[in-house]
Amino acid sequence: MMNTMQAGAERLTAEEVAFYQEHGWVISSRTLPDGLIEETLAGLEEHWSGHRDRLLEGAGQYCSDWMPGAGDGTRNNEYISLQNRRISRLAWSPIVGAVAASAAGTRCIRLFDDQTVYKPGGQPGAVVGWHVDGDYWGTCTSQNLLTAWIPLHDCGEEMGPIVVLDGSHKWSHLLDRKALSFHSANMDALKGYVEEMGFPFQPVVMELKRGQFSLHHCRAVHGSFPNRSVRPRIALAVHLQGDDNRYRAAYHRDGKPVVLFNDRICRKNADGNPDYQDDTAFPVLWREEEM
Ligand SMILES: O=C(O)CCC(=O)C(=O)O
Ligand SMILES: [Fe+2]
Repeated sequence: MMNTMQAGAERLTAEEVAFYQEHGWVISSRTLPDGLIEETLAGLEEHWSGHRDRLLEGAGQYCSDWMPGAGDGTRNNEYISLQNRRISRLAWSPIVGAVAASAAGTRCIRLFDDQTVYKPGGQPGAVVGWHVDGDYWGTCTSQNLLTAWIPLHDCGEEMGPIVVLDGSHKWSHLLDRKALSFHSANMDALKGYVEEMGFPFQPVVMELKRGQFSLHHCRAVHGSFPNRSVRPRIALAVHLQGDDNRYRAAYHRDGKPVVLFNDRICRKNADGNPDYQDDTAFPVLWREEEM
């Protein structure tokens, strides 16, 4: 599926683009229709009741797929837009695509992967540890990927929205990777370490209204604190790539190859490598119209 629209129709202003490039994050001035948010909430309930519009072999085994009975704490469902049609309407929204394309400076934006992150209220351990999305994408040639973070309700500070370290996309590669992890519950240790390294520790809390979304650069350090409210905090994170991104072989410290779930679900190119431009695994959200 491809969405095209008038070039410029839903894009960021030049000032907003410059802001994104300087800070590594931006709050979109374009907002999302309420119907798409409603559909996503309904899609999530559908998914948790066992419904699948499309079966993704290996989901739950090779990527997170929280299901009822899996216990307390943060609920994480990855690659959910490929499994649920309702959720794909928001995750593959051309508004998100056009805004992301203008931030990243690309003529096309495709899905890379996505995830819902649900943090129950009143669970002090339910955090998302400081991390850099791009660290999980060692097989990508591009360092220009980005993430749209879309809360499915008004999300004030007390609900634990995403927090991005201002400007960190410029220096995160210099940090010791042991200081970072999506699954680490220790949110306090990083500050001293970042300051010792000589960088400013400036957390920016993305307090957003329903319909708003933020973008962050794939090298920006971010995480989220516990949800102190009594309601669940639910967000859809949509990880996005431009048309320039290609697969390259990458290896873990122990020498084992990095295999993303993406690599399992997409077609192979002529060299036998995962094809990150496969329309089925990586649908196009937005492409600039040819003149
Ligand atoms: O929803 C969260 O708290 C974290 C989301 C995240 O890590 C991301 O959007 O990349
Ligand atoms: Fe992230």
